[in-house]
Amino acid sequence: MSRSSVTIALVPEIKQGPWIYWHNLETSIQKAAALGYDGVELFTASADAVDVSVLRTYLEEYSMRISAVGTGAGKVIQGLTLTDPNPEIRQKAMDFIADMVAFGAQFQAPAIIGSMQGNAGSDRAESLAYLAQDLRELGALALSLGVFLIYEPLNRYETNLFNRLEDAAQFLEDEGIQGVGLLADLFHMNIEESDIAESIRRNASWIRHVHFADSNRRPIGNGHTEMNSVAEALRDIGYDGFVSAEAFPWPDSEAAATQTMTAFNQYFKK
Ligand code: LER
Ligand code: MN
Repeated sequence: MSRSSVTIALVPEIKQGPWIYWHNLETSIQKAAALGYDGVELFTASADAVDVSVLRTYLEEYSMRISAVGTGAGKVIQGLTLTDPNPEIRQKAMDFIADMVAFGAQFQAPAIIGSMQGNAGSDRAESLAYLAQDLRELGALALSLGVFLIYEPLNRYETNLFNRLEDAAQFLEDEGIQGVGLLADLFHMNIEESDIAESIRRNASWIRHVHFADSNRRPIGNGHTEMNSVAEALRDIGYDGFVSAEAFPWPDSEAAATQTMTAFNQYFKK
């Protein structure tokens, strides 16, 4: 059975985005635990932004897990991506993500590559070669630390690399890349997939994390995604990873966290 998770945004400079809880690590973990979440997904400025021993204390105190760690701050704050034309920037992006992989691995949590993938330039083949090389290296690092790396297909307004699960899976397979799984973000999939449930079934073996948000990126139940068939697909493939609320804190964090847990119980506690 899948496990529930909720996001916590901890990057001081970032004040808006699809994260449920904001700014305070302990209070957010405490609130998530009180609502019955199994884990929290962290969005931090860097791998050393959170004190590992302090985090460990909170997780033990509230019996919580880290579901995943996001790497997007490397792009949003520092302008780094894996496909930048400048080799120095690409190297910094690699180092940033490698540190995040190591940070997350201490909690058995995978790091997610979302916006850090960047965009293909005019020479798409060259950009894909950079991406393949980097995913190969970071996937091997993740495996050596006992975790997977998670690659996230994003919608077309955020990347032109891979927008659908199937295209990303084909790329990873063609390149023979090990240690990298896919993230099924239901918001991006609502924009890009012709049938979300069908895509989940076809790419079942690749899915290692799920971002749980409705069609408008509000918490599930506030948009028009047909969740019954999506949840049925996840149940049918035996998905037992985290279903993590990466959604806007709409109408506010507390209501969004509560609504997401109600939806999680409705669709996955069967
Ligand atoms: C990250 O998980 C994601 O979904 C992106 O849209 C963030 O920009
Ligand atoms: Mn996402």
